[in-house]
Amino acid sequence: MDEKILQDIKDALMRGDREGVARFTRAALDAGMSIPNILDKGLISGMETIGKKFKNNEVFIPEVLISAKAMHAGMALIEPHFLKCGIKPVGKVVIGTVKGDLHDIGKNIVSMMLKGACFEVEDFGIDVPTEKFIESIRKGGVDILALSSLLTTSMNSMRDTIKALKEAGLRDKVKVIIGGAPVTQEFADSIEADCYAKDAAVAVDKAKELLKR
Ligand code: B1M
Repeated sequence: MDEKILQDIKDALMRGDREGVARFTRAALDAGMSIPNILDKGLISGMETIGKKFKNNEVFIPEVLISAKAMHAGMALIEPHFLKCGIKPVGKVVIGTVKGDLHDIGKNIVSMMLKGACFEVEDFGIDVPTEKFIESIRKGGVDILALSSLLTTSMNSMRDTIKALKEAGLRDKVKVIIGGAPVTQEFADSIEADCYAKDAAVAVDKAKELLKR
């Protein structure tokens, strides 16, 4: 039964069927299925398959975009289940997809899970100019700057952001965590990020660790 609903979510996402994704995600929630299960084995799994098809030229940008919108419909239903904190935030995170990059699905999952772990999250969205990040750190009160990149080309914007923090004399004011499909620990070390997280769950664990440093 659970496997069937997860497969239904995945199939609807791959068809770009927004209403279907919403309907099956709701059914999964109503059936009491766990959020990580719905996310990993339904929504993310569907998006990964679309990614493979895109790479093999079996689907193209319009189909990917429609599936991404369907993914958002599912995530919108899941998000309220993460937001059950109701207590003082453990820390503040500013998050965004770096300049030159329009991918936001992974970043949104990281953002949602950080909120679920009781972080206050200010999400700057996609294609965020370096100056906007710098300005927010300059204002103060931000513990962690979280940068997402899905393109090998936009990874350089992460480097630029850390360089700009140093030039502005703000590098010691904030911890920087980076992630996204092309990002590696080696790259994080090379740009002197405080840490790298391979997925959203690890990002939450590492963000908690960073608060203690
Ligand atoms: Co694009 N795209 N895309 N795309 N797209 C990729 C990334 C690509 C790998 C596809 C491919 O060729 N196989 C490829 C990049 C190649 C490269 O750079 N090496 C690519 C390309 C080339 C492009 C365009 C250039 C295509 C074109 O125009 N010719 C273009 C670029 C536009 C731009 O950004 N300037 C483009 C456009 C698009 C769409 C707009 C159509 C759409 C994005 C819609 C949206 O995000 N709202 C899109 C999509 C959906 C994808 C794929 C298919 C799926 C990405 C995704 O959402 N994955 C992707 C192929 C793939 O990844 N297999 C592809 C699901 C998501 C849950 O995973 O984002 O990896 P992910 O997030 C994970 C982890 O990475 C991590 O946690 C998340 C969850 O656990 N994580 C973090 C992410 N951020 C983190 C931050 C952290 C920590 C962890 O700390 C701060």
